[in-house]
Amino acid sequence: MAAYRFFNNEKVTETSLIDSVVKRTGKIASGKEVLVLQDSSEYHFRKYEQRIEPGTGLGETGRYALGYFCHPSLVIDANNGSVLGLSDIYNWSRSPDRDQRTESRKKRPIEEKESYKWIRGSLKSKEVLSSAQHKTIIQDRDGDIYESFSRIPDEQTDLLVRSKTDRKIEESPGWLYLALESQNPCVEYEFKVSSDSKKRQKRTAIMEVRYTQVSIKRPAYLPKSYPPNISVSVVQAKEKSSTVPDGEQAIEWILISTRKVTDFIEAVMLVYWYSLRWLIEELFGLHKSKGFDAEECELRTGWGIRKLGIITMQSAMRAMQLKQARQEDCQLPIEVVFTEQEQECLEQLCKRLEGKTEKLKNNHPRHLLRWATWVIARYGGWSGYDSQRPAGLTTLKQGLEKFDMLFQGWRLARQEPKESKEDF
Ligand SMILES: [Mn+2]
Repeated sequence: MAAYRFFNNEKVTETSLIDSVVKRTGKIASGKEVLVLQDSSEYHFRKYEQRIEPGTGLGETGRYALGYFCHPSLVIDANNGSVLGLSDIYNWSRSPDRDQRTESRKKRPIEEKESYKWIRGSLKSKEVLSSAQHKTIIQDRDGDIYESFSRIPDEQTDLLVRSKTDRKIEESPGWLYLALESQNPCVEYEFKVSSDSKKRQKRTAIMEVRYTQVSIKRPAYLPKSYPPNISVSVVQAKEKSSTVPDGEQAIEWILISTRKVTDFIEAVMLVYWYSLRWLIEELFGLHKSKGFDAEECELRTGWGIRKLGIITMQSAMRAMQLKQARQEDCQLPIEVVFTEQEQECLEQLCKRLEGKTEKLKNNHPRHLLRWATWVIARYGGWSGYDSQRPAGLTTLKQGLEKFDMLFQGWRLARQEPKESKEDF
């Protein structure tokens, strides 16, 4: 009941909830080179339409269902791919009187378009991550927007997006893709195409990398207040025709970045960084999966549903972090996920979960996240033997949920005031 009241309470605003989620991320990312992965996803609640009060934060979505959109920014350590936290979550719904005419929508300033989400999320992330050493914001094709190249980058911030369409450039031959095609490949690498991909045959693709530096021109529809051109790097990773199976198209990525590329190592690094974008897809997948069930919700208002979505997204991310920490070489410190009080509670729990034999001891260093992963996994039902299959996301999720409950009780028993997430 308390939870229901919490989420339906108008005073607990979405903004304050998001602020509490992102605050820790800023501290954890301090001094680090980070990647900020951004993407959008739709959440649907059509089957609960009878129960949800109309006009409470839900609207039509792309698939003509009732729901809302979520555009999170997931922060990753650029040096090892570890998930550090969220630097923004932006939820919105479409109002019923939204302009349906695509043409008139197109001519509006970016701030009035839905695609402003890319810039909005980037500006917010820059603010939250102001003490990071450097950040590269990574977006898919939908983020290939001239306004973004002009508004987002600064001394500490670069943009890396997948190219959506060809662009005019200052240099001859005048077009971005032509300029790229005229470059010699600088390096080749092998890329394993897995068999679970529906559209593609399993194979080892040989990828050729080309890069160049160009100045993209301001599109004609933009006002003169935007710079006439912007200097960017372009990197192409394209499968050699010799490994493309009959009837398939070559695998190809064209990436645009404000980060300078001067050799093949920097070119390949951008391709690798872009490939880490799957982590945000994994977050959405997990958030909607059985267990986190972001689209199964018994609340009566859209606002409540959206707020609960923020909390469950944070939990899904924590499960991902614990899963990453299973790796023996993961050096991520425990405070990335757990506060000092939570660590104390984990310590007591650990003693209870360890067995009498050496094989059933938590042998990971106490200050690392993988020590906590052992405890949470074991609490979630994992055997505890390192020789056994490692705990999966479902087990970690169950362990986290049980731990959250236990921690509430533990804190009550010690009669301590409500812990502030700020002090770690
Ligand atoms: Mn997308």
